[in-house]
Amino acid sequence: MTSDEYRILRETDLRDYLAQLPAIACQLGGAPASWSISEVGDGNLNLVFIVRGGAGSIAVKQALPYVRLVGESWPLPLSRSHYEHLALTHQARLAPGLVPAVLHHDEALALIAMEFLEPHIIMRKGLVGGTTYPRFVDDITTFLARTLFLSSDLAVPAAEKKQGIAAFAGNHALCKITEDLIFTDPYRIVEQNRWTSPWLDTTAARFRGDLDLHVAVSRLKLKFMAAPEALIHGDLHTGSIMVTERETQVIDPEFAFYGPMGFDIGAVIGNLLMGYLASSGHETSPGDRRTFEAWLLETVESVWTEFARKFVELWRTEAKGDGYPPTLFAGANGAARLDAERQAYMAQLFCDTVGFAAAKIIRRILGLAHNIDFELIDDPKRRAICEARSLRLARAMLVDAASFASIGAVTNAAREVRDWDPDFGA
Ligand code: SR1
Ligand code: MG
Repeated sequence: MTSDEYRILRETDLRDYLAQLPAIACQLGGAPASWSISEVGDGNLNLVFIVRGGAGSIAVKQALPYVRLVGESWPLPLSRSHYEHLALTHQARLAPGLVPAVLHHDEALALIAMEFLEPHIIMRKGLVGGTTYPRFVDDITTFLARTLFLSSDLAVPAAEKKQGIAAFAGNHALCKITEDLIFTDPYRIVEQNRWTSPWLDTTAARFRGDLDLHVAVSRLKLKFMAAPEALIHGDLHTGSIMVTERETQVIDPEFAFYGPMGFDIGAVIGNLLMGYLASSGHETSPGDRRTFEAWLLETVESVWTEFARKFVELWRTEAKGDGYPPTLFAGANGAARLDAERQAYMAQLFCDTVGFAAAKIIRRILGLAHNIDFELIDDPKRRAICEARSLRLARAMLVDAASFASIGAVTNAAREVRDWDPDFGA
């Protein structure tokens, strides 16, 4: 349902709109007629404008009443902009400095004006180019540990936590996209699915008939739907992260809701693994990206180990929620039992993370929305080889998540599959 005031903004409308906002006009500087405005959105859902003035620049995001990738035939509520704004302001409190500052929000126009991040680039683009990011591990693990722990029942009193769940419960249309596109559609015949044909035809068909896979992905789907553990970003792939050598910023939390923590951590790890397994497809000479690939696997390992370290540390120092009441662990051996319990909790979270990472990989290869890690490999057979390796790894991670005892086991499996020959012939 669109409000009466909503209209899709073109560049000229946006100029007039911003000109009547004194703080924004001042930040941009100069006469509105001199501002350069261009629509640069290349995501699946929204319009994104860059507005440059004499004194500064801003980014403006406007939700469309439909899925941009598909068109008007697939309506989508504008309310996602409300939830994105809510999530951005919440994340800014929980993980200061790691999300862009909101400058203005217009609920009726489903519009958010934000700090323009420059010279940041979308991390996925940097990874396709073979660039490493030294700050990434520390920043993303701080973001994950703080946003997840500090919105969970370990940190927040029960009533407040339930208010949080209620505040995001209306974002169900965005959840439904995930429920369908990630946990269901890649495993059944759906017109909008696509894959690199003909090389992946057999694998796609096998995945559609693989009951072990269907059980594993359905368990994860149920967890996604029925485990409001924390306020999750909900779409934390490498296209939702902007980076420089010195900074990391997490953007685009329009899929935010209270869900399972492993979904966010798995999104980061799954997308890094795709970056790794796509990398050979971007070689200009054999092996010329090996150093970059080694960095990616180290990064996968550190994302989990640093996240886990920071999360447990927060649990030791910031446990103000109603889960695990301190009085129950005050007696003899209480501290040791609680510590063992923390380890058990992290083991379960790791298992969830492995499964969610795998589901994120499979949807990008057999579902509707693909990513440039693979799509920019021009030669389709070469692309299919990288994708087939990724599917092989992801299937093992999804069906047998519990057999991956550590993050090292995941990176070892990725390393093994990196040179696996799917035998597509000459
Ligand atoms: C139809 S929307 C497809 C995908 O784009 C977003 O970035 C989410 O990942 C969603 O699943
Ligand atoms: Mg997005």
